Amino acid sequence: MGAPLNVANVRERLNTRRLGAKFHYFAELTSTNSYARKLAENGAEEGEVVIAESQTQGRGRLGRRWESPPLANLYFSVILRPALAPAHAPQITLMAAVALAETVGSLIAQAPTIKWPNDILVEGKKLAGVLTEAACGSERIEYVILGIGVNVNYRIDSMAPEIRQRATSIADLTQRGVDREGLLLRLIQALDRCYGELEEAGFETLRPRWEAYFSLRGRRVRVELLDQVLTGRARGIERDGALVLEDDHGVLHSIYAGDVIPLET
Ligand code: BT5
Repeated sequence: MGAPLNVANVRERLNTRRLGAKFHYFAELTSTNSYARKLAENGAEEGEVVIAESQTQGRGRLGRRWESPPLANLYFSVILRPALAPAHAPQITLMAAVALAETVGSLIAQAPTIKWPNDILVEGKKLAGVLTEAACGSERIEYVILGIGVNVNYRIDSMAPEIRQRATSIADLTQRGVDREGLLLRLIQALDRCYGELEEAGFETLRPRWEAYFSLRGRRVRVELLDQVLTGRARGIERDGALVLEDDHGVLHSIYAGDVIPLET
């Protein structure tokens, strides 16, 4: 187990336009996303960050759990109030995946990949995940909670058995302990930069970078939706961030939420 984060140190070194003006730091929370949502409901400003050393009910998508042991990794949520139409909310997840992949990619020898929509994988194992939760009015997004979990100094032998075969961490990949404060600083700066690009220029400038990390293009996949399962080939993403799937009958589908399972290598 490492030392606690000194977020004041991180704050001082930050050079950002929108993110990180205020940090809410906790030794333990149920979920940083849940706490950030309460803050956002009570008028918190864009860019406020909620960070915890551990989470007792860290959340993935669709009610899944995010393993969040103390002092080893990063678990944080950023409150965003983007000037985007609700239909564009999924772009926040894609933007965050680019920021994560670029930051992590600069620290490890291996190339990270993005598994649509929210997984950062290295050598096929999950290194980080993104959970975005948006509250939308009819015409605009009220706020987005951008939640990020990154496995930093999480050693394979201390991982929960359910994820051990499928997860990795930066320390596991580099065989070295990683400075979590330095990583947090770089991640928030990268998110600030990519979020700025999204707000100013739309997703088009980020899209080629996202696509360069996209590992499933042309591959056969099964897509599990809430009420349906489709199989076919992943063709790419649309302007709004939807995954394009060409099913086995040649019909194109735009997928906004679901799980993608690769069927062959
Ligand atoms: C995600 O969900 O990948 C989103 C994870 C977001 C976590 C952050 S931490 C800060 C913020 N506050 C929260 O409460 N959440 C966010 P999903 O695609 O549904 O993946 C969940 C699945 O990943 C689980 O069912 C496990 O199989 C696996 N998993 C759980 N914990 C993991 C970990 N630490 N590392 C790698 N894989 C994990």
